[in-house]
Amino acid sequence: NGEVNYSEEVEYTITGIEPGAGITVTTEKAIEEYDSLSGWELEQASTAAMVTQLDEAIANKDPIVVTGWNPHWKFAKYPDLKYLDDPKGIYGDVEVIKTLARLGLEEEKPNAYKLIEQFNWEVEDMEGIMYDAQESGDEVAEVAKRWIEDHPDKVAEWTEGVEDVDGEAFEIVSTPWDSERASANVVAEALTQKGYDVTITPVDVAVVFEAVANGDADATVAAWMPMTHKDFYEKFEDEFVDLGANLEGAKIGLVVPEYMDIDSIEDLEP
Ligand code: PBE
Repeated sequence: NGEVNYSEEVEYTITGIEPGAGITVTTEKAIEEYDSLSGWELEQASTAAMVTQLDEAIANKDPIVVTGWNPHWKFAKYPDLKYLDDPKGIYGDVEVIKTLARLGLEEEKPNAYKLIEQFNWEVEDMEGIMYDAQESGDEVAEVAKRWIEDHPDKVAEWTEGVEDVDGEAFEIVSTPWDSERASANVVAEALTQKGYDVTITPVDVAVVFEAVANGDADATVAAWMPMTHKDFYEKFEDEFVDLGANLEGAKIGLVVPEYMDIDSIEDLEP
């Protein structure tokens, strides 16, 4: 594509995140499926390392291709980022974030089950918490508490018909990204107000599914579907209860700065 060969400039490397992420697995698939990505590598380290490299590239107007997703504060901080078109649909179109419960939870902890079943919010709500945590430097747990105080109508919807309990334990298993730290902490706070003694355990995606499937954890609100966590979901399907989407309008894909004059994954070169 013309005089600049971005692919060569980025050394045929996608700047990725943690090896255990759904988007990492999905990107490995994209590398297999797209001729334009033949011979490319997915560099895997951490979300923090990806953001640092993105930051540097943007400061220098260098090309960079990262694995990106929404909701994430990077789209607020760097408004000139774009998703590359994905004509093969490897990353899907829109994703939802689902709530999954362990088998037997409904019978054993009906009130908590009801609350997580009713838990539902918007992209802007989640981003509000991520942004507030980023800006204030406060712990997500603190920010989530503030959010709960400021959104009594939402909380009333989630807790409708939920009766108080007396210190019953509840374990939420979650992935470690800001998005899921936000949702897990908000749900934990709502449950705490109903008398639950809540623990949040952050683990790799594989362990999230495994823990809910084998009953080590009560629930997760962090399952990205239909594409991001597809392999994990299918591996344990029927071993958990799918309570449906708690957030709609999430997205994953390959993301580049606007100043890169390409639009599609197929504009990259092997
Ligand atoms: N993410 C954020 C995760 C889920 C939440 C898109 C980086 C992933 O598994 O890829």
